[in-house]
Amino acid sequence: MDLTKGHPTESAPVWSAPENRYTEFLVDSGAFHVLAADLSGTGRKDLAFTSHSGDIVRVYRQTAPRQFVAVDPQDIVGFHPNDIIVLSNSPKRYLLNAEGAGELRVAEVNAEGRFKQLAKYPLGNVLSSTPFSWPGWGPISLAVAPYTGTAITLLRDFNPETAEVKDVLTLPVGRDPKRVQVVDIDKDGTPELILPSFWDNQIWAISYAGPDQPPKVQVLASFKRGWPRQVLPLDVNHDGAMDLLVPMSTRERIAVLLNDGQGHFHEGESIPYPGKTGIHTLASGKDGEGRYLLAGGSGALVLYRERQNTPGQFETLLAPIQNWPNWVELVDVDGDGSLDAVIASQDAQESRVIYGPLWKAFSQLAGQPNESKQQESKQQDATKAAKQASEEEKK
Ligand SMILES: [Ca+2]
Ligand SMILES: [Ca+2]
Repeated sequence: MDLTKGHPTESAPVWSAPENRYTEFLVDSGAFHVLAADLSGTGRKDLAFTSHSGDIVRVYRQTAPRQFVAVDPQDIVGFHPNDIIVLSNSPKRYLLNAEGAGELRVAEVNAEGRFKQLAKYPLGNVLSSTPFSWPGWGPISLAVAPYTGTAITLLRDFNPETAEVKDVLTLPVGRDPKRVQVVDIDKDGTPELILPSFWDNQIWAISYAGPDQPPKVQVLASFKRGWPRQVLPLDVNHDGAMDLLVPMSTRERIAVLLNDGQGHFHEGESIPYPGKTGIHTLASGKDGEGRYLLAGGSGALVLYRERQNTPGQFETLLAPIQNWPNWVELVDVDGDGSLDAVIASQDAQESRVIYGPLWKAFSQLAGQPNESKQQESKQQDATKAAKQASEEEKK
């Protein structure tokens, strides 16, 4: 299997590898982000790729496991769009970070996979919005990261029907803050908002201080270099306290910040990245086979699997690709219980879903026979040798 050839075309925008091991999707001008969610209301996961340079969202509807129908590109997202997220579940509402239009757009999706705008909130320079809930702040508030800038915007009590808000807070957090994660780092039941700032290599926490108090902003950790685009919560050492993974975009490592259980962090042993410098995007996930990380870098997808006998340690497989992913997710797309790798690629022909079991799938893509195949071929070799021996005896 070879991931370095792009297969989907204008006339056939969905391309499936032999035995449906992975599916490729055409996204003109390359994909910036992908949302894997039941957009069309069938119970199956569909995909919505946004193209920042192509000014479109492209939906692929999953009509049967691993079978997708392409919906025509939609311009609902305006000029230079960024992430699309699920805003609320009943009724299902989506939030489009329409950077060029200077708006957050609330939308619904019909059974054909077409977005329809319902409301909008004017806000410039939006990259990504993360829903969170704090006591007295209403059911949904949003933490909005800028495409470039120096502040996170908190929209208190965001109404998912009308896009009205109760209050707006602008919090300075370093140089170029990126996407926000919601993590209860001190285990007091109220989550903190965690994010990296890119140019000054810092990890920040925004903490709830009371219904009408300004939130507390603090630096959790500083690095000398690395330019982190993301921070990802994972209890690396299995002690019940959420640790933080910080993939570095100019280093060959994922930094590990270990939590003392009260929200104080110290740097642990980092996780090496076996590809060419550095990491564009990282996802984590867990299924029946264990815990995984998926890193997307220049010319490589790297799958990490936690070693069963040494928790917190990972083994890796590297699948070569032509370009680089802007976003990856680990989600069970086909509904078979195994996580699948969802990739939004800078390359128009390299956005994909690679179906689990992931270790087996990546063994094939990395050109390494997986364990069971190895055993199988050893057995075949042994059988062949035995047969030859007995045939030679007959002669
Ligand atoms: Ca921990
Ligand atoms: Ca699956």
